[in-house]
Amino acid sequence: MSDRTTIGVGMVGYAFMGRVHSQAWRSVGAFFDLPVAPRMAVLSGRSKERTEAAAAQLGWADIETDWRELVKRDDVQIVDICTPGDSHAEIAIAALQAGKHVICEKPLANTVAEAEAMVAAAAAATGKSMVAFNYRRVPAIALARRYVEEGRIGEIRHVRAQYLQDWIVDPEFPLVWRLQKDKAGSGALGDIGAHIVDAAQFVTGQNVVGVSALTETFIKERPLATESAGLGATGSSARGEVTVDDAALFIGRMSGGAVASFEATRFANGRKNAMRLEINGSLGSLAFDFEAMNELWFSANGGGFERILVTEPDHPYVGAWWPPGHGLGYEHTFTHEIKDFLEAVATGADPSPSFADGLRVQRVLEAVERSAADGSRYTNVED
Ligand code: SOE
Repeated sequence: MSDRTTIGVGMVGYAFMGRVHSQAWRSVGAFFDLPVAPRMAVLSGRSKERTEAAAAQLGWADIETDWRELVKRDDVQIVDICTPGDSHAEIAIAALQAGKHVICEKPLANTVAEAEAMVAAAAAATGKSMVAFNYRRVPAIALARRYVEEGRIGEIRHVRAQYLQDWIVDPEFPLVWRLQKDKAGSGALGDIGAHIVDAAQFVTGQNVVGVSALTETFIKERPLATESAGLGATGSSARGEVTVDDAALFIGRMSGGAVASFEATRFANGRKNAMRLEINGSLGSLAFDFEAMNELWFSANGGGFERILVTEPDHPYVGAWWPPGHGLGYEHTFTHEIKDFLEAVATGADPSPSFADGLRVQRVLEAVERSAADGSRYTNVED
């Protein structure tokens, strides 16, 4: 820490995730009473011109064109990794070895081996580390976990998790990095399936211990991407091979005895960001859909579902924001994770989800791929 009240942040990458993380760094101190104030010190990207423009727009004081320079800087104590998965391990390990705290976008890495190396680096480091599964910080999802912990739905029997999007349903949508195995590790599986695995484990307190899976790639070739921004892109006339899954479906067993089904696809026409969770217990059920993210549905004692509007001041994170009923959005989930991360860094607590939690999700993804390659055979998640 440069002094008692400020902590310097360096962020690598400025595309969709970089923009939403920047928004979180900018706003967190205005809404939460924090033990430290983040200073948006440096943004790193490969193109000088583009990185300068992004830094000016997003509020970063300085730039680097090589992340290796960023992790060496004395005015950086936290490194925020918002790049595609193929660089997570190298950047995170270098930053931890340089004594920095690290927050890294999900999935933690592209392979189990990379994730294991990151966990080892985190264990040897003085800095704190966290993987950015932001949906844990949706107030309704945090409230669902609270209900489970309070025993309000009893013993958990079923977990039903879906993440449905449709942004690549057009066969002419270009071959962006999220559709390339060497950059993204996997397709819908790692990009959005990882979120529902983490959310299901977080809410239930149970791990996925085995899976039976199938994956599919519907569109095998796409136009090469010329430009991309957010989830939009333009393509050229040349085409390239899609090397990841378009959809991943799996059933699984959870460590506490529940059975679970997971569905991750970017081909669900009409579903924009339908990250859904339904949990059925012996006493009641909980249901959530991100497309109505301020609502949690609760059924108790054999009754039908009732809507809880998760906008009350005593609901997780909500008290810092607006009066009841005014609601929060996607970006707030990132502000909440940055708030929790800063508090952990300032107090010396271990942030959650840790790199070890990220590795655990990575092992589930790997088991899904093994099962799918082996004709959906039931496959244990390795420890
Ligand atoms: C694209 O599918 C994407 O941007 C994911 O990469 C994010 O993790 C998710 O929050 C929204 O969708």
